[in-house]
Amino acid sequence: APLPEFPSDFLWGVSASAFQVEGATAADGRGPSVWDAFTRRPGSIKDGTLADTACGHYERYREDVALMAGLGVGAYRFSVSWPRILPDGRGPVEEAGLDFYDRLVDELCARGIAPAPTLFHWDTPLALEERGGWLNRDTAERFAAYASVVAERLADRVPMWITVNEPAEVTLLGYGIGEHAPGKRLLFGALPAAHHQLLAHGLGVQALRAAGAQRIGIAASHSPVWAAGDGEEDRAAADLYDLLTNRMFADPVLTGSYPDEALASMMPGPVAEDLRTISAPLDWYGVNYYNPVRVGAPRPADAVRTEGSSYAGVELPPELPFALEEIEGYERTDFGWPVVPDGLRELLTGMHRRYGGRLPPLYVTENGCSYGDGPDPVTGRVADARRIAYHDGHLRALHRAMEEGVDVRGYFVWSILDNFEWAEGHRQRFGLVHVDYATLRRTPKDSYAWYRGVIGRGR
Ligand code: GCO
Repeated sequence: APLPEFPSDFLWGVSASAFQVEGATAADGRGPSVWDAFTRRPGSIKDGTLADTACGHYERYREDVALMAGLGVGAYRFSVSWPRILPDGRGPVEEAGLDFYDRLVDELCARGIAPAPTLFHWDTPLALEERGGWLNRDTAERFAAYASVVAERLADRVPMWITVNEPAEVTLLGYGIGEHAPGKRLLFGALPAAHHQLLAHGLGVQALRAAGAQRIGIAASHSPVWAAGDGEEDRAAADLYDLLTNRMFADPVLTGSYPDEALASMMPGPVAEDLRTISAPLDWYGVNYYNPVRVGAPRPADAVRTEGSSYAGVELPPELPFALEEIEGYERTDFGWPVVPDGLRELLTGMHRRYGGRLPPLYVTENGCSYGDGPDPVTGRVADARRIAYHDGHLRALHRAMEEGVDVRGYFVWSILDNFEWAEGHRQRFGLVHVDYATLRRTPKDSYAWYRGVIGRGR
């Protein structure tokens, strides 16, 4: 059956982030980021690659914007690299870094594509990490100062802003279990990183509004959490996991409180006052969705553990009071993540129920899948039918959520290009466009043509 109709003003977009696509990590005065350091730690990146070149988007951005124009997307969600703008994390501003985003924004505008910048997509300036990074409250203040600088330069042409991306992953993977930069394994000692990123979001909203920025939102990862069994222990473990990955981030932003008192008491600083900053009204809220997570009580160490969580197949340390379990009965992407389109409907309707009138209009700011399909050696075609099926299924689920009353205004595919997939390196490919990392040649996949068709229907 054909896809259901979406509203004519529904925003179709694609997403990417600076560190994952730009490369040129030493160009134009850019300072090092925490990810430049982390990728150089032996064993941190599964395929051993660095992101010094990534997709070469820094030089090839015109070609990439042309690919977006060919798709017909209404918006490009990219991120601004903080260490390009503030190489040392505090002053002085690197004008050459700002100039790049100025050119990118102009190029997008010239092609009729709305620039939708994210200010923090994980590449903390290394100089700030050396002072404690997100464990240090000052990083939130530095972020606000940086947000002002960027908005003063770009707000005249940017119709849609994103403060921070997936603070849950930075907290839990970066500071909790050390699978991502900065590679700290603090377990519950990571909680201050959550609070300070939330504070950065709130202070960032203030800074953006003061600089005249319009339509400000956040991009947060959320997953439905399924209890592995009906028993009390499994349900308690699933509830805790839901608290730590979903509600700990959405509640402060949307309701002005932490979901539970014990959690609030573990956060640093004047928490009540901070929560007023964190919960400043937003114009919209962005949800990144990939798959549900199945969680149970910790099992004995020799019991079967899983891949396939929203945490990229990462095994959680046995000290944690929950364990990730396989989700059986669904297809899997090449990353091993289960393909559960209805999880998107479940998630969005669940948020609608939980937050009610406090929930601003939603955008799906990321949704996508890793499949390794490459160009056919003879025809050059990249036949990625499984990616088409993934997005088709998720768009149907999204439409059902809208029919059930959830106000969703747009959908961004992760990602326009195959790119540097964090701890996986280059071996997971999420793009609508294939990238040959030896030549940086771009080849639109079948899914690119399919998405162009989806976008074009309403016109
Ligand atoms: C994010 C995501 C992306 C990933 C994507 C696939 O932070 O928004 O982690 O950067 O590439 O989610 O894992």
